[in-house]
Amino acid sequence: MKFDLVIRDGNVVTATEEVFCDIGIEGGTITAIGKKLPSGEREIDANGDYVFPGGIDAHTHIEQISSTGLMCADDFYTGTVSAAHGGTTTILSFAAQHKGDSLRAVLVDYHTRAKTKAVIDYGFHLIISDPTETVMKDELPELIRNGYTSFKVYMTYDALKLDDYQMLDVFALARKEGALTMIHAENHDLIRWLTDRLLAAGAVAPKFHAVSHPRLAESEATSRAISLAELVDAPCLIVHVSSEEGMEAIRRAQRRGLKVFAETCPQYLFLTADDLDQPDMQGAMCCCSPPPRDEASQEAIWRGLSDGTFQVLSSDHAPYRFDETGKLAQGEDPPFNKIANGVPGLEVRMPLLFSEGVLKGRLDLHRFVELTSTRPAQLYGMFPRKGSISVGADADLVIWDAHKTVTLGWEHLHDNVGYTPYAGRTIQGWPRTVLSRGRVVVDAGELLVEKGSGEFIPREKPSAADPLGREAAEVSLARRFGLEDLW
Ligand code: DUC
Ligand code: ZN
Ligand code: ZN
Repeated sequence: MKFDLVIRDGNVVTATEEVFCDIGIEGGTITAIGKKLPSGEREIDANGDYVFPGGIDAHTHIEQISSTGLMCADDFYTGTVSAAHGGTTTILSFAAQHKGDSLRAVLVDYHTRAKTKAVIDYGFHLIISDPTETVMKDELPELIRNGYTSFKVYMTYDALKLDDYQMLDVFALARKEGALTMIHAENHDLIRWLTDRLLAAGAVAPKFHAVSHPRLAESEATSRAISLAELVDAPCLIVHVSSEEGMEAIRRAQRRGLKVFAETCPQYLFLTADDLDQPDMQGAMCCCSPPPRDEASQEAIWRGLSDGTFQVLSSDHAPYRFDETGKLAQGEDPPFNKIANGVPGLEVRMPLLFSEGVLKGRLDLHRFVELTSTRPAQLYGMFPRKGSISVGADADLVIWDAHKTVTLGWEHLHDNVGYTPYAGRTIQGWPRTVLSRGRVVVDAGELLVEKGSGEFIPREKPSAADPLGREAAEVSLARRFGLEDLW
């Protein structure tokens, strides 16, 4: 028996182990792990470099139409090429329902977009913005059973937000069907009220975006979302947490044993609200929601990454160019509330976390792997096929050059955005060779696979979405009163 490929002499790091060994691959799958494996048709000498499970970026917006009708700058080709160059081998992107849309039709669209373009594997979270009876009773239950086992809901944005009643409906359905609900937690009316006052005072520059989205908007909505989920005993995951206040609401729930999971993103570790204060509208490039905060918040988020409050580090790559197709679609000098929200970051997600997290002693290597690959795979129903280096897993691997230094600049990246908010920052560590299902996707900065060679990954129901069996006391009371099936 000969392996198709052997990765030789790697310092193989998973979420729990670090072993110097070889990895044997057949038909895109890892079939052996050990020292001195027999030779393969092809061999790659890792030469003592780290070998990590391929990164999983569980929060990306690719070829997505926003709620204001704007198309993202990255399609499934540029988005996945960029992801692969940064060590990511699977992305989860959003299939966004807008009001009136059928979820099934939305998925057909997004599959058509991805199928002929993606170079790495991908899956979809649904965005539920219109939970009609058809959606809730017919479409969503079937789609969850067909492998779309997570969806995002918004508590803000005019065209996307659900009210608390609708959120309860969604949580109850997620509980029943075993899906995980992701929540964009910001208080809509608080933001709207502040925005109206800022605009009336003539405070329209991009920097006022950060004023209009205070931490209280995040912490209040986070607590409220958790309360709604707790009532019906539904696990939930709060996405893109930006502040210590938001994090505290999550920690309180986690300490009480609730199944509340959390994600943060590079923009909350490396940017502050001051980055929105730049001449010539350039602060628009860093406008995202929630907005970046301050240095104390960055440190708090780092602590949350190391102490386990966060399970997932995603990019929330939301690519809008600094021109009339993106950030400036509503004019050359739009007020802050008319600037498309989002920052790019899927290619730099792992390198930034490695350099500033691992090499600066804030995170150990296992936590790095957990946050960038293993926990997202587990939480979103892809483990152990993805997110692990084990026999039977897909051979999605990154050989990591821990010594390479890179000064970030968009010219060296592969997305279609035209800028990076991290330009000028020098970091250490970059992927050397990236494999997806045993195929060398990127080697020494060169793309080696065909457009459309990525595959859709249907997902299992994650056990993280299993309810605890701890509904609110009043729900148990109702059951005692004979109402067994309240929803
Ligand atoms: N906020 C979101 O909710 N989605 C995309 C980007 C952003 O800033
Ligand atoms: Zn969001
Ligand atoms: Zn997002």
